Amino acid sequence: MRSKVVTIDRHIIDQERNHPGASGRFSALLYDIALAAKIISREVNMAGLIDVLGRTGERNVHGEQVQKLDAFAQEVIVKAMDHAGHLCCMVSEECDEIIAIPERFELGNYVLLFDPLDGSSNINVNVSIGTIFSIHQRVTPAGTPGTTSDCLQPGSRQLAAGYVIYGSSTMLVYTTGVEGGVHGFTLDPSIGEFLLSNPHIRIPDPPARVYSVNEAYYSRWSEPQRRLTDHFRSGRDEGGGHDPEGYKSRYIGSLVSDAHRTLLQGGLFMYPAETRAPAGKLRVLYEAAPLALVFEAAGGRASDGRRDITSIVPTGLHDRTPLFLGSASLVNVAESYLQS
Ligand code: P6P
Repeated sequence: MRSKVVTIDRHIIDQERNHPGASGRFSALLYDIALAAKIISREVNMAGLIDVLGRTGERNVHGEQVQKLDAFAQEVIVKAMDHAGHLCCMVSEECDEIIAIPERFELGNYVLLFDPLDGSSNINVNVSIGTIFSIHQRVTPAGTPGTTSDCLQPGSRQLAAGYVIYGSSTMLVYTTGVEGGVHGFTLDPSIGEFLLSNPHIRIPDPPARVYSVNEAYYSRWSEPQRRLTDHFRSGRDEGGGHDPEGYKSRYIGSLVSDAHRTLLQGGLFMYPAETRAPAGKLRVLYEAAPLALVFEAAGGRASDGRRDITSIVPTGLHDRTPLFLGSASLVNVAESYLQS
């Protein structure tokens, strides 16, 4: 038995004590995200039992077929977050435009940006999937509906970010930035509580020697990207050196799963640009930037191959970016090849 049992609610209150300026609203926002995660977890874990598998037939803004659980997760998060008076608007992968707060509810000072259920194409084969979230302070006057300018902010200005992974267990990992550290909570479904299971997560460096990329796209990558991957495949570097230990390859194809493994073990996750996705596939606001805040707070790095992900100021709600995420030493190696 752990020396003490800390729920996510207790942890958030304790964290708030460390930041006297933090208003209770911000903590309440995190409680509500944890509530939404519990509800989604219940449905995801029952997916094989009731008819929520398969496709609704609709397509989201990116032309991808929407799985029923996608739609459910989207609905749960919006309904859990829209009425408590914390938010001035929301952004979701599933919605082309910003999600306004209904007029009957009080407007708040925060913006929630989220991918309700990333990796949903893996639902039917029971591969872990996840929710990714990002919280910003609004930049437009209080009391008015949020606008895109409240949303199009660099990741460095996030107040908090994190993800929920629905796997063999449901875990919520969040950070309020480098000072606050990164903390993981595991859901105990028997009591419906997220319990602190991974306090102060730090990404291992030296890292596990693992690189993670979909090598099927090798022929569609830039020459530097191919040379970088060849380096990991062979253990040879361009100075003629040879690392006999070499690397292992691990690729799940579910961003939250690949990111979570990389955070806990170290290594390098890559989703590079390729000819069919010249700006990369993953989105800045609700995938790359929140994960970047988590990894930076855990001592890792996140880059688009040239600059920190958290320095990118997006011009559109659904802007995409290449993503190199992991142990700082390996992200640095990636940048050295890609800038050559
Ligand atoms: P690919 C899942 O569809 C997703 O958006 C991420 O979760 C994942 O990292 C990526 O796409 C996988 O893409 O092209 O390797 O199938």
